[in-house]
Amino acid sequence: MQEALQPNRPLAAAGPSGTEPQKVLRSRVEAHSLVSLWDNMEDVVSSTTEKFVPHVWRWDDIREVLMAAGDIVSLEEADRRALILANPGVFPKYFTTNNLYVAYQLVRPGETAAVHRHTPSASRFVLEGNGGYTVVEGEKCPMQRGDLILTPQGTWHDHGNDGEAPAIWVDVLDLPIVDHQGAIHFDFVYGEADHGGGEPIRKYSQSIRTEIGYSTSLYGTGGMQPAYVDSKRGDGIGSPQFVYPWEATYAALNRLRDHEGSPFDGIVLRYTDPTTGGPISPTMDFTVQLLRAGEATKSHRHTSSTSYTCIQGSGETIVDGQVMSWGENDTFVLPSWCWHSHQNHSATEDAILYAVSDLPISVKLGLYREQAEGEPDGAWRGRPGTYERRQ
Ligand code: 1HN
Repeated sequence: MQEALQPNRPLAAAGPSGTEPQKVLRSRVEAHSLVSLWDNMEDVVSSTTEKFVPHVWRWDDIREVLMAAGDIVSLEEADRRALILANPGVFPKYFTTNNLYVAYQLVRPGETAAVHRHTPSASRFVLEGNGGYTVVEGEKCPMQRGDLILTPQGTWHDHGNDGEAPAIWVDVLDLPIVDHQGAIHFDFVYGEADHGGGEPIRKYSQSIRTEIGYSTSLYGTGGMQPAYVDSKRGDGIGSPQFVYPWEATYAALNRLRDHEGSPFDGIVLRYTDPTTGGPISPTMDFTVQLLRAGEATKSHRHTSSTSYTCIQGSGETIVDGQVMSWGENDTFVLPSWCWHSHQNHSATEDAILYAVSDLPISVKLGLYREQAEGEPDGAWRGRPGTYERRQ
């Protein structure tokens, strides 16, 4: 009779039993900053990213501390006034998932935050305020609730608030992967020649060089792009469209609400780089999803980690059997490869989630795998319908 296949682990998982000569050998090995693979096979092939845990950060808690910081920490003292969502599994390391850094940032009325640029790519999703703005490569991008503003790798950016109310948004950056790559670089010295020309002088903020709405007028019409401009902005990495206004996002979700949608994510839309049709950043994928009243999705897992911010309504996400509930402006994270499904329990109200994941990293490296509820373990594979088909 044939032997049934055993669980998927190394054949010699337990390692050598530990004879006296083997113990002596181990100390000789370690004395030279060496580690024997035969004693540590299981550790070597298991994932250190497993330390990251699913977690919810509550809006009420964050807002209260952020507003207190507004009274205590000035933007002259702090380059940015932001609270990082530090994953409890790796605390005090300030990563939110293995590849994503997420923070909530406050700019009070009348304040400005100095210009800089850096190698990590950054994004802002606006939660509060009417007068907040970010200037990206000379384009002033007003920030209204639900707008997504990008500052791709190498783009100069500064913030301000012309309004009467605090401006608060969610920053998501690919800082951890840039850090792992030993490639974090910042540039704080920005210069511009004065109107008369001549030598550049150092500036705290950029002058405005385009009309408001420049990038959405150029790129915001699906299926069309300008044939008369160079779309390379900053380092030319990521989307040249710096603003994805909420009005367009919300209208698109509503247009599609009667479709069946994805069994795992409901009506889910990807923000795309208009010049490639792919994700708007080489490292991060941005989506927004509508879970209609009463909608409950199927469970799946995949090799990408995700940060979700609830923009409207409330619901629950079941993560590896545990219930995480979330409401408006809360952010929750799911580490890679954990089972998850979403539920909107309301009988009448929509729930909308804004999500950022590190999916493009997995796809580019050929590491993307996805498994749906009910599929056998051995069947995990790339799933058609992700953008990888088009690249
Ligand atoms: C950054 O540039 C901003 O410009 C916010 O608002 C948070 C965290 C780490 C590195 C750069 C911003 C940041 C950041």
